[in-house]
Amino acid sequence: MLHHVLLPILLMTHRASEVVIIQKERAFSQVEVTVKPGDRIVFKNEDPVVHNVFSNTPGQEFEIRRQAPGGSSSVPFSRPGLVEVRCAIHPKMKLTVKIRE
Ligand SMILES: [Cu+2]
Repeated sequence: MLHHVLLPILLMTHRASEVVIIQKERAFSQVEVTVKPGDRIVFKNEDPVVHNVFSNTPGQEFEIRRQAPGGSSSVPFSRPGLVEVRCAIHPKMKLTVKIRE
């Protein structure tokens, strides 16, 4: 009987994945990325400068804050929809995260 409870949990765990977005030369490695609800984006700073990646999209607000060169931060995305990601230090850096249904 136990597997009736565990199987859905295992399937959910299995389906979630991580997508890596790199900050390099003051730009995101992609302008748009599509993920599933529950996926995480790992933001990696491969620049020699500090970044501060954030989003003000309602329901999906976050702010990594001061991310030093070589730093890496994992952010979960849960709600289907579009999330606009920016860098507070470099206004030209833009990433659209599409969380599909
Ligand atoms: Cu930046």
